[in-house]
Amino acid sequence: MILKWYQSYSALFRYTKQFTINKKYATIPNVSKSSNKLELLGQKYIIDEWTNITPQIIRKLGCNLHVTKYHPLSLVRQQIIDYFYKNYRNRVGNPLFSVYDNLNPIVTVSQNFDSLLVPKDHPSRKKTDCYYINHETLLRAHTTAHQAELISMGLNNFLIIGDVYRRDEIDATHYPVFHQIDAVRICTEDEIFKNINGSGDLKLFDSQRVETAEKQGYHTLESVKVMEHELKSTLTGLAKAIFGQDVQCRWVDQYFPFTHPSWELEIFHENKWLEILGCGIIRQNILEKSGAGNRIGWAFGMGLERLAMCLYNIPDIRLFWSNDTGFLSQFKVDDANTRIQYKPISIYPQCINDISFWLPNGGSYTSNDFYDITREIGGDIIEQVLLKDVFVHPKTKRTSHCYTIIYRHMERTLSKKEVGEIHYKIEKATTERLGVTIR
Ligand code: FA5
Ligand code: MG
Repeated sequence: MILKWYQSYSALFRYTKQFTINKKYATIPNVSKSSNKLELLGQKYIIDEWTNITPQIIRKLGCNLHVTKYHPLSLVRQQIIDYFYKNYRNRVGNPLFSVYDNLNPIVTVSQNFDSLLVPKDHPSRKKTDCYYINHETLLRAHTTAHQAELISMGLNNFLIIGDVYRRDEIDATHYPVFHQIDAVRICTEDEIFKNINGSGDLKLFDSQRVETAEKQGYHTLESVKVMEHELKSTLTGLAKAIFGQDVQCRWVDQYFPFTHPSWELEIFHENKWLEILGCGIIRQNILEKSGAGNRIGWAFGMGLERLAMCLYNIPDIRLFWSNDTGFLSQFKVDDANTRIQYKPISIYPQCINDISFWLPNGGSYTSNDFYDITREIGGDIIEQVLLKDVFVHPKTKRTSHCYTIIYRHMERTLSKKEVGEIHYKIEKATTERLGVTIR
């Protein structure tokens, strides 16, 4: 069981197809590998024999898909935050959990491993499994890397969301960069027993100090059971909030160095059980070292891509990195809880052409007439038509429209020539039938 957390994968870099990154949102990092320094996200790092970060991975830094407006990962993030805001409120009715979604993904070995009691020889630390910048700095392999420092800052209830990096296999459900959300909740003795009648005798800590499969030596069984119940009902409640009341869930025992006991939650999706998160009761040593030794806590860590893939029926994890408007436009909703079923886009490239024209005087023109003409002439190779710009001439008061027409065939790559011919036919028909003047 122990090796299950972060198995060591040897199948590295099996890039089957390179998807373009979302350049629009990316702050391209400055890679000056001159001398022995590497500049990442505005900070210089000395490289050494541990450095194994690659240009492809460096390009993903700063993309921040999880906070990119209308991105499916951002929609999932918002739904999880909404759930926590709704279900956990403080004394005066404000959200109890604070949210950290822009912590630097470049962390120390101490943050990613030592602070979480990961043994020095644990396979998850290996160069073959992580992207190291140098022997003491790496791209975080999980958002749990920030847990201890946030507890040390005095926080008791928080969510951490961000990009994580692992040298993992590459297939439809694995990608070397993905996104996680971690949650931590730590409580005092009074807090955990306050809703239990006659709980005067219930204690948080056990003087016997015997660790069993059900609890750490520090804790009483009753305190662990209260926390376990809260953790599990919070998470099954979250699964229901996201996937609907009928979702089937099951708990599987697991091992993590930083929690005990530990579990994974699986949901039944498309005829198989899929692991969506790992969780458990935080190791008391971590709380003690972080100045919260009088509390007991639970934590979980979950992958956003897995949730989004199930929720929206997205078949391939690489699609999250696509800047294809045929993909992104399907998630353009202002309410994150909108039900969306992703419709596959063609794997063949788009061909994009603009068209601009002056509208006829008299107001007879409507965009829908134009859309009909494009559809009629272009058929199914018209993927999208977007009204890009409306301009009113300051002197003549004439109005012009500029549209972007996105062409794509579902079964083959279109040639520029054939798209050009169709585009010309659309221009001609629009002029003749709608009385517009091409600009
Ligand atoms: C962890 O990363 C632990 N830090 C989770 C945790 C936090 C446990 C706090 C206890 C307390 P794991 O490696 O299993 O565990 O990853 C957690 C989740 O991230 C998985 O359940 C899955 O949803 C997602 N995940 C893991 N690897 C990948 C990957 N290569 N691609 C996409 N999603 C992944
Ligand atoms: Mg796991």
